[in-house]
Amino acid sequence: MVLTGAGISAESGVPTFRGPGGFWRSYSPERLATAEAFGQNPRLVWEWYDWRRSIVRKAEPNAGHRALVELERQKTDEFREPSRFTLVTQNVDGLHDRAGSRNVLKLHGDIWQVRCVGCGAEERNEQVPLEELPPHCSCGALLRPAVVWFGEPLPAAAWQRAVEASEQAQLFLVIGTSAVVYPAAGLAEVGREAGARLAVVNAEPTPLDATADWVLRGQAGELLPRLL
Ligand code: BJW
Ligand code: ZN
Repeated sequence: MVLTGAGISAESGVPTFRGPGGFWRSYSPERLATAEAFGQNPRLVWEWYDWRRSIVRKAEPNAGHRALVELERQKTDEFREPSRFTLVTQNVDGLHDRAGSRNVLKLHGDIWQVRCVGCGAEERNEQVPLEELPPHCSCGALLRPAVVWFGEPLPAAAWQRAVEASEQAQLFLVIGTSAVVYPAAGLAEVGREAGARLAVVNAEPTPLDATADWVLRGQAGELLPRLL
């Protein structure tokens, strides 16, 4: 079981949320990634996403993403069952898919999907930069990014599969996440309580370090190929 966060994409040039250089303009993610912020200033929130979409568009998967593709391949060969390896990401950038990972469970949505706040229609939108800020649906209502903001539930099916994989895991790798956002960070605790060994691969300390079996401090793009 592998849980990734923004840190795994940092070496691809995608900004993280917290820590040095993590804030966009002077806004913390807790102030931007909410339905309230969107309700008050949809243009500001869309400017943040438009900026991030332009970065993600140009970004390429890095050695960390590629090491997880290789790990999936090895574990699938070893057990002859794809379900024995699960990759769960909090990232919305799609870089795991682009690297070649097969079964990526996206807990916080996808930056290229948009959803109408009026009629609920969801569609793919890859326009960079967006022509209209904020963009509107053909029904006239506002479109929002189809991502999970604070106070919103995670996609039920992906969450259920992530919990099951955590409960069954022998080894739980947590990579490139500050592990402060729940319920995603809680998966590592679910895994540990069910008997998994826990390894944290992160540039900075995290709250999970205290209970981890291994803490590997450094860049994921360097450490993961070596770990493999
Ligand atoms: C490297 C590196 C390199 C850098 N190599 N490492 C109080 C206590 C507990 C929980 C709560 C609470 N009050 C409220 C809550 C709940 C809340 C929450 O967790 N809040 C806390 C912040 C306090 N959670 C929610 O609201 C969630 N929903 C929920 O609980 O719903 C309940 C519900 C049920 C039923 C009905 C209704 C509701 C939803 C959380 C959604 C989070 N959304 C965001 C935005 C997603 C869309 C987008 O991308 O725009 O998700 S916020 C942002 O944080 C994003 C990320 O996925 C998430 C996690 O961030 P991540 O990935 O960990 O990044 P960073 O920047 O924090 O860390 C990067 C790390 O990498 C750093 O440590 C670096 O050192 C490291 N690093 N380079 C290795 N090269
Ligand atoms: Zn609509």
